[in-house]
Amino acid sequence: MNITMIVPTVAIKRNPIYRLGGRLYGNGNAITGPLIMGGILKRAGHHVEAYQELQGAVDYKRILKITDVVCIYTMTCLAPRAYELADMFHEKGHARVIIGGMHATVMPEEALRHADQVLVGEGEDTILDVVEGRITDPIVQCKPICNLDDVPWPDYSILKTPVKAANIMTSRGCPFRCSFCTTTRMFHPFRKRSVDSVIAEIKYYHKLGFQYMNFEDDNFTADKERAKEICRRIIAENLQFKETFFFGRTDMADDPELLELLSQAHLTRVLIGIESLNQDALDSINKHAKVESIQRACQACWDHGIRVIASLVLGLDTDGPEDIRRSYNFAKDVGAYQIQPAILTPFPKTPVFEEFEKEDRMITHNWELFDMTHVTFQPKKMSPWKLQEMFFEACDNFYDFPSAIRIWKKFGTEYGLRRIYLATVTTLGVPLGEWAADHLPFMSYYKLKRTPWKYAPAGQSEKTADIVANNNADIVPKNKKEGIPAKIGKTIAITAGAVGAVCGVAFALKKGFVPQI
Ligand code: B12
Ligand code: SF4
Repeated sequence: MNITMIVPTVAIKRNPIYRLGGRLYGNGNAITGPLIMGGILKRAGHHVEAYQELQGAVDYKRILKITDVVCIYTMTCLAPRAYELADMFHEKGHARVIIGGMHATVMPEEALRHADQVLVGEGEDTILDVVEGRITDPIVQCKPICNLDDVPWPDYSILKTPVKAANIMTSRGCPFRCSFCTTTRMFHPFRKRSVDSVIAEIKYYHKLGFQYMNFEDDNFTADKERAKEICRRIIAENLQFKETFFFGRTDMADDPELLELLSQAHLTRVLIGIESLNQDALDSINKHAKVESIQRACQACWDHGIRVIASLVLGLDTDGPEDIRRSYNFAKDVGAYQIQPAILTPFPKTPVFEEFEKEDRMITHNWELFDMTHVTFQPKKMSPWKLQEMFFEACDNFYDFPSAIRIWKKFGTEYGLRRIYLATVTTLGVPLGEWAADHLPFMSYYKLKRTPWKYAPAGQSEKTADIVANNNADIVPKNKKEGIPAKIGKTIAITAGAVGAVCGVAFALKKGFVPQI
């Protein structure tokens, strides 16, 4: 059979300009589930092709003609596109449609409206029987894999869209249970692979010629001794990549030996979930972290030459605009290399979602907006639009030119240049986003700006978020008070410089001057 695996993406990210920007931002990598399952199907004798819409255009004319079974992956924000593709295959092709992944796992009935079969959970043990017709239930409940060492490695030979970095999962799940987290609910219980099996997979990626690798475990340092052992083996067997990314936690800083090994094994880019600097906020999401440990962790990473991506959750009930400002300023002060301001997103079936539904706080169920960059609920301490603005503000203020120079001095020209690119993009993007909110009725921002705020001070509940924000002028920072004409003027003024900077970085990348991250 001809089988096509698709990881969809939203319309804006299928745009070639967006893809180019993405390449300048970092290395394209692949989600591993579809590549693992595609490999299983290929070894069973089927012809398999896998596509990630995020990384390259897909020739659907051809694919529609040849495909007998299409397997479509879903995250929540990708579900509408997944359904659109499923409907297209039903209407214009002859393929059987199977849908799986994070979103289909929590919303199988919804996915089944567009698919012939839906797989709930981890699909490795089931996919072949489903594709070959031995399992015919419309909704198939898959059992979690017991021994992760038995799972075959992702098969990159089936991937037809570009990829620069190999992804490796050395564990599934996480021992913690933050209330907004979806992965711990999808991958449960927490399971680990043996160090030998991890090292063997790393060797395989070296053989394939990858220069970059990411540990995509939800929490690579959850078991510190195991993380150390993996690093020791990487160092001893000379298996370092140019750079390896991983997800860590602040408690890494309590172990200097671990930090030293991470640095020597070239695990020099880490995403740390700082979430908030408000201890009440950390406690409210069961983060099991102390504010002081966040500070220590960032300093320790800086000292060991490990670049931190500071992940912040914006919009927790305990946090107002000032708390968010404190968090992003903190990230800048401790020298974080990047910021990932994630707007609190109540993914379906998480405790946060159930709670907000009960309290009638959800303002949209358009899944496309559930990507952690759009406000989808009524925050308590600010209007929905104010929270969206805080997202823009965090990006704009964090990626400024002085901090890019500091990064340049510490981590060298390559990363300094990349930060200048990010500063340019955010300086341009923020006024554009705000302009869209004022002028483009078809944009989600436009609608959001006019969404009344349920928690507005007494007497204002019928007014729009704009009016509330204006009445709360004291919480609007000075640089945000400029009018729309000034913002447009600023945008035009910096465009010329921006185009020059982007072209400069693109040129440097092409010449191999800037390493891919
Ligand atoms: C690697 C990764 C990425 C990579 C690659 C993804 C890509 N190319 O599209 C990058 C960095 C590009 C990325 C981007 C994004 N990501 Co991401 N990503 C991950 C991460 C860390 C690992 C994925 C992975 O490899 N998992 C391990 C494998 C084993 O699991 P799996 O792929 O899900 O596959 C299993 C099952 O899902 C199932 N299955 C999978 N596919 C299919 C298909 C069929 C047909 C069937 C039957 C079964 C099935 O069986 C598989 C094997 O067990 C996950 C976290 C996680 N732990 O999953 C977040 C995660 C999936 N990402 C997330 C998000 C929000 C995003 C972004 C929207 C972020 C943003 N604002 O831009 C974007 C969207 C990208 C896009 N395509 O448009 C969220 C999704 C939350 C949700 N419930 O929707 C996650 C869960 C992280 C989180 N914060 O909680 N991501
Ligand atoms: S620490 Fe990270 S992966 Fe673990 S439960 Fe919390 S958010 Fe999820």
